[in-house]
Amino acid sequence: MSAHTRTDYVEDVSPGSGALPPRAWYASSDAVSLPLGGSWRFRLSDTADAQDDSFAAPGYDAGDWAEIQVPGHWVLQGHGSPAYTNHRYPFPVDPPRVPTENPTGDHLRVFGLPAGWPAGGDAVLRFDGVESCARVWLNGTELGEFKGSRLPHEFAVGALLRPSGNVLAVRVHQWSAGSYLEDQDQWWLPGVFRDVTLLHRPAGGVRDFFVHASYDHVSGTGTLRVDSEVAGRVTVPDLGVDVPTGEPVTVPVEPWTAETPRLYDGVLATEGERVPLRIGFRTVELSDGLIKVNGRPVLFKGVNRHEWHPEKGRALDLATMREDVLLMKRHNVNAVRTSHYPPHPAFLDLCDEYGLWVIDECDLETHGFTEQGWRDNPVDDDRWTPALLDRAARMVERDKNHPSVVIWSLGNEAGTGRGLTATAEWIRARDTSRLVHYEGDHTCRDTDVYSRMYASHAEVERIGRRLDGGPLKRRALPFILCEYAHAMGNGPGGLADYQRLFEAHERLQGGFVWEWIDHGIAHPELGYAYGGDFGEELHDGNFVCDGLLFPDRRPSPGLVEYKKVIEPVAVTGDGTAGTVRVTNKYDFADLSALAFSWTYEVEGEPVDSGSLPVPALAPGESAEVKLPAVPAGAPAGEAYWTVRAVLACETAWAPRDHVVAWGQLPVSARRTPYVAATARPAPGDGVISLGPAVFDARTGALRAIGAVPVTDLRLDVWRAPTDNDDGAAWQGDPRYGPLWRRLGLHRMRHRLDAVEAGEDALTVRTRVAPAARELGLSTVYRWTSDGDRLRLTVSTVPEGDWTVPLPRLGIRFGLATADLVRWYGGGPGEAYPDTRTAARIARWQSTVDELQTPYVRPQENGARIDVRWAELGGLRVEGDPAYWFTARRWTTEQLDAAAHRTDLVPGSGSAAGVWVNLDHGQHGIGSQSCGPGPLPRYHLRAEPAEFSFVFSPVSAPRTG
Ligand code: IPT
Repeated sequence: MSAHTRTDYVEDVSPGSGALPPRAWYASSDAVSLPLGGSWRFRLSDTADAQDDSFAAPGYDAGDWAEIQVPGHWVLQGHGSPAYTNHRYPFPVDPPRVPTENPTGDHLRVFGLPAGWPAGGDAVLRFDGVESCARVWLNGTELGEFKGSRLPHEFAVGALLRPSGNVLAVRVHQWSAGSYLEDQDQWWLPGVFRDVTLLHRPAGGVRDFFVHASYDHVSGTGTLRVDSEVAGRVTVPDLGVDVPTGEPVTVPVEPWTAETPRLYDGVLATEGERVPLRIGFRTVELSDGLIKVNGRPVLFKGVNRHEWHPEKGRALDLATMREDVLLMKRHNVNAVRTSHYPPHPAFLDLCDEYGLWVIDECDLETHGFTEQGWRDNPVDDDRWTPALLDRAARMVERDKNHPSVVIWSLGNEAGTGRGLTATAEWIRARDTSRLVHYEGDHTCRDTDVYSRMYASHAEVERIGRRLDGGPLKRRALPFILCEYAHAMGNGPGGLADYQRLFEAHERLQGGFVWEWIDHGIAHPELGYAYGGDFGEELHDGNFVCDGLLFPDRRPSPGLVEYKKVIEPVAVTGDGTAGTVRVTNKYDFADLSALAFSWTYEVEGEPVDSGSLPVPALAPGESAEVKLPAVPAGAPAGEAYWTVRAVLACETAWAPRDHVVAWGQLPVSARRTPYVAATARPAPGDGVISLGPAVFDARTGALRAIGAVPVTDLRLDVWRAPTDNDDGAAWQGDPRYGPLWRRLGLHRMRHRLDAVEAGEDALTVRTRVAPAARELGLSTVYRWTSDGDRLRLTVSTVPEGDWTVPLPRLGIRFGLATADLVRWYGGGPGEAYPDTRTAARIARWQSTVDELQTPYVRPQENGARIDVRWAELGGLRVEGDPAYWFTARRWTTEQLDAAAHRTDLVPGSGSAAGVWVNLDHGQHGIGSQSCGPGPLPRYHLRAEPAEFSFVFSPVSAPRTG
């Protein structure tokens, strides 16, 4: 080996050289293999050519190098830093050239062959994923180099192996020509981030094979044919199948669907190897303008999944992948788009096993070219076509044997061009058993599905009604939203409204929420870091935290809402009718796996419960099911029937009794609280007493209710803008967060006009308005009491030209301290006008700390909806009407100013320990951080309003 350094391949548009042709991936066979993960020697250089090749030679002493974990990203292991951009390339755009500053990681691993490693045969070295470009040597011999970060590459190495002291050297460059094709919205994370494995290849072993397993729903039979590069036999004991490869066999089978993921274990045996098969019979087709599986249209209730772990980045272990699948299944998700690259191959095994429809997406995105009007887009430049075809082939060949994969996606946000057409043609020629997807070309010239992202409800409805026109080809295609409901921060709002459209129009075959998990990076000082936290000169902030899961995989309220919105059983009706309507919304399964129960609740407390016999309705069927008689002796009060559908037996993905769906049927309405105004305001020494309350005589400010001191009770219209309030910069107005701030709603002044102690009321008149504006809210607080309880009625009338909705409308006040909170109303989680489907009316208990939703970038959160009464800190507050309840250990201003959760310090810099907001209204949430804002019906218009609260002292709630 010479001391020279070759770097020409780094900026070469070709996919690489030396690797074997792609083939089907399988996890295990009876051939031996050696995982090469673990601790490797590592050296980082700041340019591609800083070091010569001598490190790859046997005998090289790397004793003073650092150590690194493989699989892993070096920037998450103390070498260099991660960087986040959405679509802008973090380097000058001059394809295929990359910067001279090109972090380059040399990786070294010495290994021996385990005892029993067969003497004969060949061996293959497999890399499942390396970002972005690697050059590989074994025992000093160069094997080749490759690009295509999330795709497998194999090298034949048999002739080079020795029993011990094998030296595997891998040079990885952060930037390469391939980086131009990998401009996905995510962290840039170089490294050997997926498994490296040495596979023994026995003589006569299996090479590539293609399992064709279709299902004929008319005859109930499956046809199996396994094409194999190396001939052999295929056996499926449960089906009595034993046929040569290449020969079709038709037998009665149970089909595979995401709802009923029936897999048959089989074996592909060649002369030298036995590979286990997991066969799912299913047929995907486009028919009558619809995506059908096994003859029936499907409705995707999907998510976009990036691979993410807050410490490991995209180096996921099997347990994390399984956790994702279990969380999806438990939240009624039935589909995944592997945005925007093929996932670790084991993830697809899990999708086969547990049942999820998969859109498998190619590792291709050239989004940054949008900045220059797509000029020089590699996707429309023939020089890059071989690289595009290589990527498509590596995905399709690797993943073609998964029944869960029903659609291939050409990539994401890559504009349009001949290269895409070429890959679509290649895929269609190779695999006729699946459909082709690509969102970036709205003419649909290369695709089987009309796909869009972030379209508004109105547009989706037009498409559903086939009023959208467009190119002829497109008009005949089914529609999906491959991305919608941007789950950044608090939200997404409007899910239920989309779902109603999907269910109403057959052309609309569902959507995939953007996205599954926040890509926050665990950080010692910041909690979770996002763009900019590593000093990037160019970054897109917390746009990388837009998932339904928090970085630690705790479900956000958005996921809880989504679960409710997409539940596969609808439970509806009027609680006084004596029946409940149950509808099976599955596409394939009947309801036999579910058990139904009822509970009769009065004032949020269960009075009686029992099981509800529901027939095993077929998909799409409904039934009116008789409810029992109202339990004898049930107390008077607001009553509900709550009906639940739970798993009748344990499944692979959840225990028995796991709640799949529920509904509440109101029986009788709530009685609103009444307080007779019998007490008289009594002036004292600088104070006015009224019933249990004491006020400041000069300002009319409430000081205490009973023994509970109250600070700063006043009208409040401000909330710490959510990511969706702020909207994305490119969205244009109206983006309400910035508008509210421009108006000064975050710094309202309260002018005292009058304090009037009357016969039966204390009336405080004010005007609430921001500096520099003529608009304001004339606000009157009217206090009355019956001696024990205190009633506040707030009347507010907007003055001036209010064209903007209000963030919120209610009161806020401080309490010295509060911990436990009990309430009767919506819960258990937060809810806003357009994110309220999952709020169930019941009695709930929590603590002030647990009421907080830990959005990575702090913002408005934690409101409980429809609260009839709440108790905290020695006070009980009843609402007339029911209200939104929020309590936190910091002010809204502090919440607004915080950039990370660690900026929120309880009680710092404010007079009270706990701040409480009682809201009459909240503005909707929407999805404007990347999509449409809240629908007009969820706007909180500035209008005259009147609302009341009844306060009374109570002993602080205790647990139990
Ligand atoms: C869309 C991207 O496909 C996705 O990767 C992500 O960036 C998402 O937006 C926002 O989080 S593209 C956008 C221009 C709609």
